[in-house]
Amino acid sequence: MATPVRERARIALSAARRRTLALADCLPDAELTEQHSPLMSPLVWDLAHIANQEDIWLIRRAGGRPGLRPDLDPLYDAFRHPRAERPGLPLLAPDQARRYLADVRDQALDILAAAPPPGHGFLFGMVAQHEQQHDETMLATHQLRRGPAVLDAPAPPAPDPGAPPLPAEVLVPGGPFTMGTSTDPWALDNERPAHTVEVPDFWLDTVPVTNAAYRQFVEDGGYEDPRWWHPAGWRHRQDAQLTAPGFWLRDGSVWLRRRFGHTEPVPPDEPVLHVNWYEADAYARWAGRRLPTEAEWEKAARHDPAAPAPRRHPWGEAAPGPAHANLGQRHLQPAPAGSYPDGAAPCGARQLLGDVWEWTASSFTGYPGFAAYPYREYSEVFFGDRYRVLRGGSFATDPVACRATFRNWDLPVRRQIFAGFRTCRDAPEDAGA
Ligand code: AVJ
Ligand code: FE
Repeated sequence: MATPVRERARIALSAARRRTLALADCLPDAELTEQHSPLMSPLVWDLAHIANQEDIWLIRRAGGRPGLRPDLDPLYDAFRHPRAERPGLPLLAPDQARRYLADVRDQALDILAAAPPPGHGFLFGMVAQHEQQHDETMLATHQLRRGPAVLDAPAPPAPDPGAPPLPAEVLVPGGPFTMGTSTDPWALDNERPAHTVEVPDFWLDTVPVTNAAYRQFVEDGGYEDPRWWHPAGWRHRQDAQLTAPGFWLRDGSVWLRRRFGHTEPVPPDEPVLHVNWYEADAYARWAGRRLPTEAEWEKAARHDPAAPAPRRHPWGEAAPGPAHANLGQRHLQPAPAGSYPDGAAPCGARQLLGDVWEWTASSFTGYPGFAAYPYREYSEVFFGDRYRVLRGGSFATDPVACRATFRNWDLPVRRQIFAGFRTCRDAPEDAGA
């Protein structure tokens, strides 16, 4: 009984470590210690922070051991030092950070093999997810970095050209829905507990908003018209001089984008990427639509009218595979909109998991009955109206940190994350009668 839990944790930890090292080993030490953007840590901070969290939660908490470097806790406490200040700290050098990672991992695997789960199984899953989350952050740092490409991956497969065209939107039927989970063993505190919400009928975009559609908003003067913008968004769009999604460059009548060191034409069929919440909100208003709430998004992704309980993934309970979704940094870009028929939700929406994180209309708050676990700083300190929720994961998100209940959050001005969106509208009141 306990063996599969242990084995699953061991596999997840090893997969995370392979990715962490791949993201670091492709750069010379000087590029690990330099700061590529004030929004991000030097990559060497992420390395030692990953090790330090594992030291805290697996060696000390789960293992009951003294820990390898408790003296480093303050240096790698994300709350003590904002990202912009991290390059000035006396950080471990790259070889020391790699050593710390390896030494902590040796002890963590001993502890895992010797005793901990079931009771501490969650902590091992949490630490594997934590490392994968930082791997996504490290990939965002790679995207901000200047210089020749050091990462490469095959493009996602093109959708079947013979497939019938998809409807622009799908109806999500109204009625009660069970949001969140009380039983998923790897769910983080903010996904808990399960609770019932009433979600009326609404129409949701079948696929995320594409570059081609977003370009129409840009070329229609969307960035010059305050009518479409939230007042704070309009101020930010002026202060930051936003005119198009992040990493887009106009070359005459052609739009190019920078992507991991390559400059290439913006692919019209891909979901738009690197837009902030204000841009997503403005586009939706321009289109006569709105962003879905978090409850609407989750219902579209999990609700099966034919089943008593919601699904873990849009396609069902099966673990995410390459036919379901573009996850796990297999590809370093979103797949064209309309890909992954095998990953469709019961309502018919596609690509809810993977490709791009999707901004929702909702602020990040605790569900009724929320209890912080294992520490308040994972989620609770972010609750309130400052952060907006993103759902679904991106091409950069590992399957271990992606399920239909998973909640991500960021400030509405941020666009270095791998975020896009889809829109929706209320169903007219007489619809479906
Ligand atoms: C859930 C992605 C918002 O990166 O701030 C990493 C994840 N928490 N270390 C973040 C996280 C602690 C978190 N996000
Ligand atoms: Fe962290």
